[in-house]
Amino acid sequence: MTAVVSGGRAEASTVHAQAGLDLVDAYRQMLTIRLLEELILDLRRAEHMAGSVHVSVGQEVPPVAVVAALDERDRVLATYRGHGWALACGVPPFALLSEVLQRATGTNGGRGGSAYLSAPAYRFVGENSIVAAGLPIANGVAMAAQYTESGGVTVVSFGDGATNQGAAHEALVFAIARRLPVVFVCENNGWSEMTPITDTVPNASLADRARGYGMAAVAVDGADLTEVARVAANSVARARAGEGPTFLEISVPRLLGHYNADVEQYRSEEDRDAHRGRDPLPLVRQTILERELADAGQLIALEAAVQEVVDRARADALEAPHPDPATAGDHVVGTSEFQAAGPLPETGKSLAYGLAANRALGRELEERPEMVIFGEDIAIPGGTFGVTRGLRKQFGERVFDTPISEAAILGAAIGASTSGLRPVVEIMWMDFLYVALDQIVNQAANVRYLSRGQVTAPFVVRMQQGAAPGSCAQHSQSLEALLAHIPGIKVGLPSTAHDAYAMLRAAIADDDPTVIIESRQLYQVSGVVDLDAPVERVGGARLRRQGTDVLIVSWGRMVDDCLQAAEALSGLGIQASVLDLRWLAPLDMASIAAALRSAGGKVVVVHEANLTGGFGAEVVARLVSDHFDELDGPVRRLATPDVRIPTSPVLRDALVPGVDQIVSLAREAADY
Ligand SMILES: Cc1ncc(C[n+]2csc(CCOP(=O)(O)OP(=O)(O)O)c2C)c(N)n1
Repeated sequence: MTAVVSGGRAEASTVHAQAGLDLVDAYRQMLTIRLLEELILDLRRAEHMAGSVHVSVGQEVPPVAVVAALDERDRVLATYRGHGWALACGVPPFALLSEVLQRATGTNGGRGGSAYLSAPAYRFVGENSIVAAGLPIANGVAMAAQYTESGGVTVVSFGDGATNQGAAHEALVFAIARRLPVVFVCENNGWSEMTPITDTVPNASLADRARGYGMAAVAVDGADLTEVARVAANSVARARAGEGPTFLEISVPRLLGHYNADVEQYRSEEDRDAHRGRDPLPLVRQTILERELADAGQLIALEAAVQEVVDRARADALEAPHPDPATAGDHVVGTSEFQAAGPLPETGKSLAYGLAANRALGRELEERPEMVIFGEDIAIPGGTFGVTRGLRKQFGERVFDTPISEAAILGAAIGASTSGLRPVVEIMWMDFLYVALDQIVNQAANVRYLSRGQVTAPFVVRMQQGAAPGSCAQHSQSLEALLAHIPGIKVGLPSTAHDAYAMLRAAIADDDPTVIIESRQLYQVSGVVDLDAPVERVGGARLRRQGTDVLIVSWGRMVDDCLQAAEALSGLGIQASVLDLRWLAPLDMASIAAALRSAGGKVVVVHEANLTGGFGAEVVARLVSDHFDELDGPVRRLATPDVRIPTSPVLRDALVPGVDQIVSLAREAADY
């Protein structure tokens, strides 16, 4: 029984596709998935690989029936339980199995394993081991298809439990707002790991719930191959015709535990029996015989042929080599090659920092047709701080407003960037990144590494941070160290108007996910900007002042305070160097070391972020471990103490370091 519903009322789509499913071939595919999954469990039991495996035994219908509706323009994302989807997309059993066995010949050379494998050459964008994280990314893949008018449709599969995730909610909201060509396939096996879905969703109709978002939604029995194929074909056709996303709730039996070692002590025998009775394989076999699409002899021959394919994959995968340990560090980022920055330009245009960033965005939009900009209030309103003002007018729909959905914004940026676009997105306040950190840390940072450089995510996230008078503790933090800690992403903090322009252009040109952390306090501060400066590479510090007595290292907003402190120190007879790191990842250690030497080995590191675990700790650790002999005295750190940021300007000023503290610490260092 199928119900198509949209916007709360039952409604047939204007588009109907022919479901041309070949039942015999579908049975062959389902059997291949089943036998491979059973083999994977056997191999895990025999300890041929490490870690957990999540198999899809009983859930073979959705991948086979849905992928049958797709063509070469389309893309598929799945979860850790995604082997069936990969196989249905055409990934060869050997490539899949040797990845599950973590071998060099696997789809990801052993970097992804059972739960996180991908095969873009087969349209399989990949699995995801973070529940629901694939949904926002699928939106981005679909956004690229929509932007290029390729007609491509993106399918993302996930479990019933995933519908309780914030990322899933945001993704549905975002997909509807943008009318994206996505088919959301919820494989409802009744269990969210070890908890029945009815415990958390009392009405248990996930299609119903999706309908509440204004989404076209269909509930269908996953044991009914023909019916699933029919509704899938309709959903894909709707998406292709520009009618927007559909949510398919496909009820499937869960014939085994959540993962290989799950003995299901929490599950009743009645529930298991009920699920066993819905095993789709004998049902499809029976249908084929009843409809005389093949006779028993032909099916026995087909089954033997599938067994042979699986046996061959087993033998080959067990013989396959392990990855070369020497390659473990490859493909974290595209390149970390850079040069130290020269002096700031003396001629150019005088622009405020915020306007300089605006100019960079406008210039890049002009030069890169694949670039899009999106975020909260950034298009028609021009951004909370006016940085994107005027761009919507000039570039139309390439600059658009989104729902207040940070995870959906970042996920869309990832999916779109891996599919040929070059998005620049804005997170209004860096403090808000916390609600969507998964998309940066677990998703974006892994794209290149996992695919061994075959897929990259060239997008930029702009945000601003810092303690400004009157802002509360949730709008005042300096969190750069959090991101600089993550391999696979690049992080820069412009301290001048010229760098607000030049570093943003460098970030947009870079092929890795790059975060530009602007300073709210600098937006109105003007400086000379060379609008025609050649586009730099990401990375490279800038020596802002040369002295011989002490080196002050800083970045972002504090650089100005350090320069003022150096001026004051000069009046005291102490000549200080000031080095603006600009980029924390990649870190220009060579410039730090060179500046240290010319300042006689005395150094102070200054930042606005809290002391403990601040990036200053990293700079100090590297100086001590790699340049100990060049140091003259202890390395000193000046930072905001480990306190929350209060709103009162009086209290805030008692915590955030300023010029006077820099002067006194630099004096202490110089006099050592
Ligand atoms: C964000 C996140 N939270 C929790 C987990 C641990 N976890 C892995 S699978 C899973 C159950 C998900 O259930 P469901 O979405 O129904 O999919 P199924 O496993 O049944 O296919 C959980 C809680 C995770 N991987 N990611």
